[in-house]
Amino acid sequence: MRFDIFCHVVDNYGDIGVCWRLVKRLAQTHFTSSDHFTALEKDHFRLFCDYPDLIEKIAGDEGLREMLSHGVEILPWHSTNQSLSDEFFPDVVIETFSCTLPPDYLSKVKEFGKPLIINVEYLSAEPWTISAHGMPSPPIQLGDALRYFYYPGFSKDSGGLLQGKLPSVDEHSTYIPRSLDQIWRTLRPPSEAKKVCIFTYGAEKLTQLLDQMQASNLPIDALICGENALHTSHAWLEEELSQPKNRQFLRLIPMPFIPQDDFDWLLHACDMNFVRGEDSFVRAQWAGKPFVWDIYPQTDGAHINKLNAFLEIYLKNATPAGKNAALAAMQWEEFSHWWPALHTMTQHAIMWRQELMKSQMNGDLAIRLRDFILEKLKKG
Ligand code: TRH
Repeated sequence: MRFDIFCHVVDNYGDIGVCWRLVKRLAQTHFTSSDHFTALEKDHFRLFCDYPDLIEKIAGDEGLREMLSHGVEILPWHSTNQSLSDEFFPDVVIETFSCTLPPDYLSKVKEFGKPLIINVEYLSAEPWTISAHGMPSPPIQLGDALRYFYYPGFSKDSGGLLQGKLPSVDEHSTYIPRSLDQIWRTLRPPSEAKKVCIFTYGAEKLTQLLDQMQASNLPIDALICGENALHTSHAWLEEELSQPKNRQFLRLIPMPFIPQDDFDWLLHACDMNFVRGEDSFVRAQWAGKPFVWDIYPQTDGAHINKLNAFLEIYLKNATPAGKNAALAAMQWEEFSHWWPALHTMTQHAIMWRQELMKSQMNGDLAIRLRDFILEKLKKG
């Protein structure tokens, strides 16, 4: 089966992060073994992106090589108009985050048939996404292909979450990703300090958190990820260095940008994670560790509803102690108010991961998307 997948980078890494993970999972999810297509045909995925170099950054050399061997091809966005021919036109076109497909591509693709067009939207726990999931949007012109809205989600009747093989990290594991090998050896052992990954949008919330962590005099190795958080923590350190204090407790470790699979491992290896956007937010949940979601701020305040809708399902079955601590952390309250309940928060995070595993029993997003596609293509 042939797929054209479109990724437009709005800002940050999430658009590409989600798209790359989606392509990886689809490439691992066999389509042509179904009776609908000749078993000899190999699946082929063309990922069109306006910043293809970002894919190499996210994928890493190994990740890229592996995917290219799975029939994945990465193409610059502007190459779409010469990408269609009798030899290659797509059975399925996947638009991500309503990125709007190139008009000349859309008009040309009609010459070769009527591909199934699916718009994979942003993840949300808001109830309205369930009723919108899987619905077609009316064709703009007569003869246009139908375009379906596909909503990722947390429940069985949603589009699901991207899962795939999860890193296994515990006190007996010896594996450390190559990109982290050097840094990991400089960190204090688990018996001496907690490890906290901080991948947030930085600014005042992060400055305050670092002040509070420092004031707690607790031994924490804070791994600072992403330009925003690095910028804020550099400024914070400048301030700190101007007031010589005993800094043996809180250590800030600036992190390089590492391949996505290694970043997944990092979230599993830390005791707590501050994450953001969409993809790292989901991976922190699969890691089964306490986390704070620095949700992507939207000017119309829509992110508040999105956050509250998630907290509603995340804390539904929490113990009162777990709920209080997790809520205090998620609302960036005083660090010393909730950090002492880290163990309780960890128990809740493990329980939540089990609930997620159960809700994804009928397949993760890639499996559900495959079934959705095969069902729509069968109907013709
Ligand atoms: O980078 P983000 O803030 O992206 C956001 C979200 O996608 C949001 O939905 C969107 O509206 C906005 O961009 C425009 O956060 P996110 O979603 O966690 O994506 C980060 C990706 O980068 C994720 O796949 C993890 C990956 N990553 C690495 O691979 N290596 C790294 O070193 C780091 C720090 C991140």
